[in-house]
Amino acid sequence: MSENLQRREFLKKVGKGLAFVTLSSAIPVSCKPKKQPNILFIMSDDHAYQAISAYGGKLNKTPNIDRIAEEGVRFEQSFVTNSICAPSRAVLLTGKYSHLNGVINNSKVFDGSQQTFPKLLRENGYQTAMIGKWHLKSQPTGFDYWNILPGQGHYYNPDFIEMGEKKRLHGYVTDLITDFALDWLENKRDKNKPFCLLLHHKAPHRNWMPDTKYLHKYDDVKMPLPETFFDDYSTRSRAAKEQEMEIARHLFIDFDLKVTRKPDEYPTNDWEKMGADMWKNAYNRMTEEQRKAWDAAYEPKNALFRKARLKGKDLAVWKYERYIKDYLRCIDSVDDNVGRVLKYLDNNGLTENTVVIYTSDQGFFLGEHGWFDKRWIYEQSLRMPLLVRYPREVPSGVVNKDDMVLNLDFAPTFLDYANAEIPSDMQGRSIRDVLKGKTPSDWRQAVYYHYYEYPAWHKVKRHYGIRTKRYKLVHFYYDINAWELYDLENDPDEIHNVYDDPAYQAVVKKLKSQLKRLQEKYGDTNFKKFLPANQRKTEHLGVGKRVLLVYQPAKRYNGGRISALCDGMIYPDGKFSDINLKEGWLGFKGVDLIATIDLGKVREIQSVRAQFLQQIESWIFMPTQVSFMISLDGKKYVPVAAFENPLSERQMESVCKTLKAEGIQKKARFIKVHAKNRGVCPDWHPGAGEKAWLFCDEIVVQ
Ligand code: SGN
Ligand code: CA
Repeated sequence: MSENLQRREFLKKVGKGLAFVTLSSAIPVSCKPKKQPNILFIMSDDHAYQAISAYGGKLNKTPNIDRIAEEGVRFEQSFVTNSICAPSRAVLLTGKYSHLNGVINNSKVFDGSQQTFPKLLRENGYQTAMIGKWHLKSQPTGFDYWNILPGQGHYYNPDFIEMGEKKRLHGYVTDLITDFALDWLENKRDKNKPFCLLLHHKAPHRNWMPDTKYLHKYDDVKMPLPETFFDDYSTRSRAAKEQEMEIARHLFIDFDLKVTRKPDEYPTNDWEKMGADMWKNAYNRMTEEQRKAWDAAYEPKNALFRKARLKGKDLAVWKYERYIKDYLRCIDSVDDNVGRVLKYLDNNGLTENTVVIYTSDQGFFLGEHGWFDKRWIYEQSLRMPLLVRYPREVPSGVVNKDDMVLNLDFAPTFLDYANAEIPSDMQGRSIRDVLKGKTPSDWRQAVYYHYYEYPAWHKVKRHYGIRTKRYKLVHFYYDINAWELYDLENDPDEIHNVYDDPAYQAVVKKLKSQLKRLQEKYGDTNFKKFLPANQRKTEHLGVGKRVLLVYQPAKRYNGGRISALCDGMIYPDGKFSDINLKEGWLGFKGVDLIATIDLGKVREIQSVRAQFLQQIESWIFMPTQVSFMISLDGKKYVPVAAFENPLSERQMESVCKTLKAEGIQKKARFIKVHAKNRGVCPDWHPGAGEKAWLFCDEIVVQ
């Protein structure tokens, strides 16, 4: 930092001196205040470096994106500090880690009143604009102009919110975002000021819907399968085995893979129903003409697929091919549109004096370890593509293989280019000198990472870790306590977790203390603060024990695992986010809950209690009757308590009700809970006659 400070001090002095000199030609050229460059920051969503030809990827060609690399610097060691969308964007704006900017996961709302680099650039004479995917929930602040997609946005005929006003547009999202950007550059900005434009593409985010013109691209190409596609996670912790982001198992057949169903094939299972509804929604946004082109491309391919009746590995490979081709087709549009913007700069004499950045909000798995999505500290997710061109100052055609740079560095870098002061509470560091090829000798040698979004979609457990040039040490926590270590030199694919290998114990020790120092340096030491507030942890005999169910819970609310019934997590108040509902409760649609917990051996039992939810507007009713039974051998059961529904029929309140059998004082190995579902919604209810839901979370045995 010292070098930057010196330079800023110097510039300040030069600036002051200028006030007294009227004839600028009197100043020696080298002392002239540097012109503030324009900044064009292009960030796509989920664009993996593996799918950029400048990165040596064999999958596709991205000539326009590659041009930035040819005329500038390409980083091989650029990383994200929390590999998920909204958190990455908040880090970009603030130059601070998630625990300080507040956006630890995708469900948080960005506090737009805090310090951000666009605000500071404006104070320093810039015109600023934000166009495209925003995803931070609150309204953008610090921009002269903004035009954003609500939420994730849509590929076809998307809505945009332009300075607070929502409109539906006709066209393809990647083209439209670029149209708005070019329109702002040409017609809307104040051309007397330097500009900073954040151009954020939605593509190639899930569900990967290509533009009609690319629907046939790659049709005859066989895509190379990543070597680790069939990773069995055998050396890893439980975290890798419990995720839900496998191409083979977790993609929706329709929404993601575009295999449509006949109307009479509408799925019966709730999870698949969700996919089908999402697909219907996306498909219905298309115009008649767009749909025609779409169907003409997919239907013949889908017919072949149906006929082939693939199974097992063949089916997994087919899914990979469908996934990767759609993903790459979306990137073709991104690349074309990057070309349009670069051409605009060329045609308007802006190329020399504009810093152009191409990056993605994080990395992405393209089948490595069998996965799609991101989130993990593993390489394909952690590494983001980063290309920077600035002809005035940055050499061309450089590959920076060594310097570890972070998305945390963007804010200070842009302020540095603007000759503005870099606030001391920003945690990144300007990469301006790194780009010049003059990396400061005290540049970082290790990167700190922290991911929080769990329990949630895709089920990647909370973890933090350190990546040095050679090693990666990770700690998974919350409902797991596991460490992993990878030696990237010997194992670049991260297949062999060597945390327990005696040969690596000295490395582990060193990395742990290095990791602790980084956490202290960045002030990330109080993790408890970010654990879900409305979950209490209970110690009881059933934690981690086997649960047997007579009826399986409905897929939509099964928390992914029956063990949610005795994982020690209690959801006590009436306020549930969707995530908690999915994770903490088991939902039974129209059927009873009959659960047996096997304690493994005979124990002394004092009490058994079970918790049920009532949320009538969501068709969730208390059980009409609950009984508790215990058994020594799992054959002969003795009743210990029974309850009738403790709430009046029309009590509309949302409650969590605990029913408890106390003072048992008996020995038992098996505990059985039978909660009767009322079957169908009552007459007075809007869902009269339809299946009613029964929700249960923890069955506590003490
Ligand atoms: C959606 C996607 C997920 C993805 C998240 C976060 N599912 O929920 O696959 O991980 O966004 O992505 S989808 O079926 O709705 O497409 S992020 O880029 O916003 O972080
Ligand atoms: Ca993303």
